[in-house]
Amino acid sequence: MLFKFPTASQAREDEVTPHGLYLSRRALIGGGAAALALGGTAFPLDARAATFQVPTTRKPADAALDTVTPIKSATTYNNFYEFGTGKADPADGAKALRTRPWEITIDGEVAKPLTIGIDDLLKVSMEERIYRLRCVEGWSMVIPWIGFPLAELLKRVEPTGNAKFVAFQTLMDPERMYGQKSWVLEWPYTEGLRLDEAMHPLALMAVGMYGEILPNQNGAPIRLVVPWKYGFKSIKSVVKITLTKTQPPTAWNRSQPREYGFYSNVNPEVDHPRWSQATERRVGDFSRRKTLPFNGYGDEVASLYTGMDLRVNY
Ligand SMILES: Nc1nc2c(c(=O)[nH]1)N[C@H]1C(S)=C(S)[C@@H](COP(=O)(O)O)O[C@H]1N2
Ligand SMILES: [Mo]
Repeated sequence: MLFKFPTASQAREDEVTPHGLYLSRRALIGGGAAALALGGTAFPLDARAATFQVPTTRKPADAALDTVTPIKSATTYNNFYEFGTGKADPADGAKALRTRPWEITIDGEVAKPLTIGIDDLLKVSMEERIYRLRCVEGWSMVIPWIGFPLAELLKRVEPTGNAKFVAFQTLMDPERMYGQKSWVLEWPYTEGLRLDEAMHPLALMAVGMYGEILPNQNGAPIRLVVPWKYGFKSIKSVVKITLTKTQPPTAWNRSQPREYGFYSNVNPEVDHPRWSQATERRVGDFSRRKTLPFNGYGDEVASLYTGMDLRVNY
């Protein structure tokens, strides 16, 4: 079986399986064992055939606790300040975002800098990853992303020995991204990771969700997803990735350095200066639940921070 969540007693299969994936899984099953053995398959280049055919390679962090958030919530309750600061703004405003033509440039401390069109990038093997997303504001979701490890992209450009950090940049387009005309943040939105964090197999470049092409409001055509960090690290609509010697500036850290650190690992023990981070509300739930260190991915990522004081490096 490709995946199992939540348990059969909780709901019918077609109720708990995101519909795009349900369709693609039927297609895989129809294709028999040969299709299953393929690993990832290419993204459909025709955007109208918007269903990915991928095996599920990563289950929710805890199948008993992590029911996938309804697609409706994940696509109508968003943070994407380029399209306004209200949760419902991006679903409407991001309709204006043009995702073709779209190129990503990867440069800086690399032996083979690369500029690649999104449709060529979409030919790489894709995986589905069902990840928790914990926003620094105290809410969370469980989202089935489709994408590939950021490490695959970075290996392709061959980081030099000087590369220690990775800087990311969102598209700058104030005409369509009208939020960029106001001074909420320094535009374009920027984010960064240490190189070893960026190379970690959990760090994903997502091009789809719920078995389908990424909706504009979720960061089309390609965005970063770092599940053990607060959501703002998962930068949307990326056009540039630069490997650097020194720690790059990041949009939220520039705007409120005391509130948003460079690392921003999910940490229930380090409160935001204006609220506690000990608990969170899963969107759709009534009550709050405990927030887990590293958002529940500590077994996999805690070793990246051995010897670091995570209260200082928040
Ligand atoms: N370019 C850009 N990326 C962004 C943001 C943003 O405002 N602009 N918001 C961040 C925040 S605060 C969160 S919680 C997540 C939300 O992702 P989602 O809307 O797909 O759930 O995107 C992050 N990436
Ligand atoms: Mo967030």
